[in-house]
Amino acid sequence: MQLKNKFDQTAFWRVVLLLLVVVVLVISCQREDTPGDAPAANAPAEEGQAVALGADADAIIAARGLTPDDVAAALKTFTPTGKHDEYIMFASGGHSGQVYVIGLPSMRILKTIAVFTPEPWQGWGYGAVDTMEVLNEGDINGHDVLWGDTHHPALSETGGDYDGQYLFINDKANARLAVIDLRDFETKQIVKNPIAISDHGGSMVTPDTDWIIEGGQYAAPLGWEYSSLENYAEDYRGMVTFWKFDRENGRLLPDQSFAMEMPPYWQDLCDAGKLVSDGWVFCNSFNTEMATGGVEDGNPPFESGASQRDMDYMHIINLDKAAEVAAAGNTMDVNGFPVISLETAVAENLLYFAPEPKSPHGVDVTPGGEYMVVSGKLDPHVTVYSFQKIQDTIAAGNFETDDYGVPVLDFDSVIEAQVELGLGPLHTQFDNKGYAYTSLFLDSAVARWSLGGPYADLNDDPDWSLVSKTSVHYNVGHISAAEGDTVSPDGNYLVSLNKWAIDRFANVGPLLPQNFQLLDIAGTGTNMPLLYDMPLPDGEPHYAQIIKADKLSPWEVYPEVGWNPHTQSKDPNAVMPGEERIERDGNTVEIWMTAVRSHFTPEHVEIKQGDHVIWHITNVERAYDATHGFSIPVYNINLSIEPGEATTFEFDATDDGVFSFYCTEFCSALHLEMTGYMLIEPKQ
Ligand code: RUQ
Ligand code: CUA
Repeated sequence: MQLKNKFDQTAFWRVVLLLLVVVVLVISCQREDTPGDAPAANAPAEEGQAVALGADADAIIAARGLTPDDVAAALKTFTPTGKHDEYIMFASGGHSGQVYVIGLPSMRILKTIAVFTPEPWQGWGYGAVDTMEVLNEGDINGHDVLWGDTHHPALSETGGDYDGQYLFINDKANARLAVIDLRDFETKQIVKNPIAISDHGGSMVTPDTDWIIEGGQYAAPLGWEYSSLENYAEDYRGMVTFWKFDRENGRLLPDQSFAMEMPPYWQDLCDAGKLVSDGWVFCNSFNTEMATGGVEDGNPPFESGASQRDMDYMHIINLDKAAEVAAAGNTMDVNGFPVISLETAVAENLLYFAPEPKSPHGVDVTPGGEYMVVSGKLDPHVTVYSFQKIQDTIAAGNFETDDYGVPVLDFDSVIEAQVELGLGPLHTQFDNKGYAYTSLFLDSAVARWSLGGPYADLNDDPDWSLVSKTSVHYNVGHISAAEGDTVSPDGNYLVSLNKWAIDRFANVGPLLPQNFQLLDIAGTGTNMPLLYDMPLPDGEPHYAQIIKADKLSPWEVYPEVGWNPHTQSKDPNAVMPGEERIERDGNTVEIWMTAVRSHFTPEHVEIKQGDHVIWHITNVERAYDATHGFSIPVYNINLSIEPGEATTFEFDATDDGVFSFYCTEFCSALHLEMTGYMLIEPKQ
């Protein structure tokens, strides 16, 4: 009896507890929509708990004329002081030649990474030998080329997922590629493509970052040769280059890289296959018309000449097999670089074409690698190709050939779907709910559409169909969703990289800022609100990739005092406290200096006009953020020396006089005293 009673009691309390939980859950769910009691001031809201805005907030909302959507957007993006962003976006800086690092959802700019263009804050290209060496790697035929048109940043991947180790970016104007090490967010290498003057379809990585893809664009004779435009079809060529990457040393390996010769169609953008399509590469193209322009001679302008045909060709490349052919030496030599000829590519079954409508742009592979999505700039659809159907069509020999002998697969045999989205579709990204997102340039909108196949059950919307559109402002080019081109996209956020800003910001004259707009894509169906406008005072950012912030683990200070960021090892000229000295050897003066809050040692440097000066400085600090600058007037010297960093610069003391050098970073209360005199005695 007693026992039974106890059992009853336990059961009773269990039921009560369960009911309580249900009641609390119901209330907390309701409270998301209906403001309840205000929590105590400064107490953070718990998850699922609604916060009453209170009279003060209501007054602000009324005074600023905010709508409920505005308030929701503000709450989703506001990041309180000291709180960090959930995602980090790496955006190309366009013709600034740099990369921008931006936090999401706050859209705060965290950093500029100097790449192709000198940048004074980071001391990039203002004397420090290692930075000059990297910039000089980008010299072309002896010309200093000190800018770039950065287009497509690509984060390194492991197994098709961002790994947070490296970032690659191309320079469209000069066909160059750069490697940025994400341990210190510094550019480590620039390579110039030996066969192409300009490029476009770079940089994209293969799923394990074995290869960095650089596709061409405006066809030209390979190896920067001359040939008249009259010989376009015979002498001009397109190309795709595959750069081998050495992850261990963080360098591209030109001597293990190769290119493939392509017909003089304008290869546009590429994407690597992944999972089921791993080992293959897909590039769209336009101008299969082989228009050569010349309006002044009565020819159709490029814009119409290159848009005559209904179909151009998606290039389908068997990269694994091409790498074998290149490794076997079955290549021709162009400017010292191995190139697989078109003839070999066809003979070895390395290259196929699939027709793509109309003025195609972009090609994006779905997360599982099953489908390739191509937009037609002049076609309201995206066309979805099936990798399996491509393979079946190749196996069945269901193709014709183009003028260069390349097999052109039967269009109807390789497509999976065509989805009508709107005007001017360009680029596509993916989320974790079976949706694809495509930018619509002419509609100024981002379209959400539902994938089919293995993605069909991830949302309730009908497969291969447009779900909704969100207007953006204005004329969107690329879009970037969180990890939206990997094997496991996150969803959550999407950034629209708009080409025009028009009325979004205060008038700052005829040259306007760019407009990055943040969209909330965490919902489903038509729920895809715009959250934030972010002006970027530089042009023209092109593409961006967004990585979960916790995948990055950069150093806070360099691993040890005397670190050379270029070699990522201890520098032989590192200077420890007590080792500072000045030595003369004939006309060469060599200085070993330390920097620490708030002095340089030595503080006096006396040299003679005509001397050659080699100057080493080590920042011996171990404190986070204790960066010192170093500048010398007239000689164009400006360095940034981060904690632990050792750096070297050299110059010829051509001008005599008294030069005060000083630290350019406000590093301490006595920062103004962090200075010294360089006295250059005139030649008698
Ligand atoms: S391509 S706006 Cu230069 Cu990236 Cu499409
Ligand atoms: Cu060091 Cu200011």
